[in-house]
Amino acid sequence: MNLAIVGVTGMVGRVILNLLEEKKIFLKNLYPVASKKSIGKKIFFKKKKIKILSIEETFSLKPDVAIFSAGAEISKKWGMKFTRKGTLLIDNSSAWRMNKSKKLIVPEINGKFISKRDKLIANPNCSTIQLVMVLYPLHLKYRIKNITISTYQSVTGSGKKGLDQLRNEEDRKKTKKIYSFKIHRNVIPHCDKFDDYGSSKEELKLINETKKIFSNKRIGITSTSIRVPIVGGHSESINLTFKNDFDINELRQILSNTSGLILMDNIKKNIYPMPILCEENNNVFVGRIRRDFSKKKSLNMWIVSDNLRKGSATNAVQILEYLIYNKFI
Ligand code: 11C
Repeated sequence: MNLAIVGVTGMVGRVILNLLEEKKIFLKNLYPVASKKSIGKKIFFKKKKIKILSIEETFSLKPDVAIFSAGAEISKKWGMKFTRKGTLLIDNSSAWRMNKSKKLIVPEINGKFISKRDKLIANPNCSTIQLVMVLYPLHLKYRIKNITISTYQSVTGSGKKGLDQLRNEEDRKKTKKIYSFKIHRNVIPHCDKFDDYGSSKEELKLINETKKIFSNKRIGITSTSIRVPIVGGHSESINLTFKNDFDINELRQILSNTSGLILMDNIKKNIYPMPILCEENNNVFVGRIRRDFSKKKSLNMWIVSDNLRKGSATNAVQILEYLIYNKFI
């Protein structure tokens, strides 16, 4: 298989390279693609140096598969051109996620719906992936009626520019500002652009993408997305109301039996997920699970995952593995 990675020098692109090595995925050729300023430079992959290509050159090489991780504009401009030439595309951007003809895939949940006819598979937003990984097995058992989400999102969600702003501010250096305010020693209730009704795009992604992945438009979902001066993962405080009542021990058992989830929940020993514990791990971590006595059939929980791993690169590479395993490529 010839594989192109578009956006290879970005934070997610680099993790994709690491994962391809870690998982020993066999490639005939790797085409690393980045923006103009990186063309001709080299990346290290499997102890070899490989030259970075332009997207135009890569297009003419007709890769079998491409993972796009260079933002929605690039995906909109180039995605269909690649698929029309026969490249199977895994797209990490928001460009096609809500398009009715495109599947939005978290392999553990709806990978089975991928078919040979799919030419472009959308990878959900990072905060959505870690949410649905925990909620879906509970939804199957108890049927979710309402979800209230508050996120605490790592600066790495804004890519290297977000990380640079935080690091420069920590070191009291001059910095380019990607956020409207200082992020060091601050908490900013603003992730991505606001719409006319006051919600941010990030908040709407959590709502709309979750409904699409669950194939259920009736679940009531509300969300608030917050940027915090943290590296290593996104955290989410969740309140859930189910249609059916639950036994809290059985619910914990369901989560601990679900592949890709780690139950980290023992308050007596101060065991609960935190970004410093979850960084560079491919799993989603859940803890602080307790009944919400203010409402019937409700509970609270806390979810953390490395947004660069399961939130983006890991999920994309799992889609690739699924395609390989099913001989779709
Ligand atoms: C953030 N979740 O933390 C965003 C980053 O739609 O793929 C990923 C944006 C996306 O800011």
